[in-house]
Amino acid sequence: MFNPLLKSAEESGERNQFIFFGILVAVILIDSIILVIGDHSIDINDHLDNTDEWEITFSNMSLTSNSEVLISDNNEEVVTFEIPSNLSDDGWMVQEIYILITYGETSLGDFDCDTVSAEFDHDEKTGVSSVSEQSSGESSDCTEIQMNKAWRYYVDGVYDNISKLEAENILEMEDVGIDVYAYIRVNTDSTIPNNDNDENISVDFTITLQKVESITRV
Ligand SMILES: [Ca+2]
Ligand SMILES: [Ca+2]
Ligand SMILES: [Ca+2]
Repeated sequence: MFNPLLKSAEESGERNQFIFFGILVAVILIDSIILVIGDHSIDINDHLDNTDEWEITFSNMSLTSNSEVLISDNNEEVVTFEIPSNLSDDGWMVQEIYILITYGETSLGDFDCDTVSAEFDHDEKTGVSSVSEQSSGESSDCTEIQMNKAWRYYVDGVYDNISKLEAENILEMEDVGIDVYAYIRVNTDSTIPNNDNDENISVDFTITLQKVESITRV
């Protein structure tokens, strides 16, 4: 016998089944998408974390300054070079500090060049060891004084067995944003008594900076 209530219950059951399978398919689809995204992120991490070979290129830049200082007999002056800290935003680091000190004899008729002694130091941020250093010098015959401190110089090429993060941070040198201090002392020498009380000293700073320009997986 025909029972409308029974038919209605059957239809309702089919509809519920349809909704259930619909939700099931949607859940499976979402799971698949998550799995794909998950696999992809693992793949990206592989590139970042695993050691590999990277071709790295570098850029160089020089900062220079010249100062003329008049230093009296038995006195010392400090000449400071401030390396701007905002250069670190672009990844620049200090590869070399070079200081050239030159002078002549400004006392008229005096044939004995004064004795000039110099040394330098600088603030430290990274404290990385230098590869060469000449931190003081002296001259008593008007020859120039050269002082320097250099860290490893990086050349373009393939660097292997490093991660991408290590490639990005490969430069091991001093950070920018430090001050360099040159201490210069004068002791006058003279062929004419009481004729020479000072000397004019020229101080040239050349600061070489390096940064990572590009990193390419090879
Ligand atoms: Ca001398
Ligand atoms: Ca002199
Ligand atoms: Ca002099």
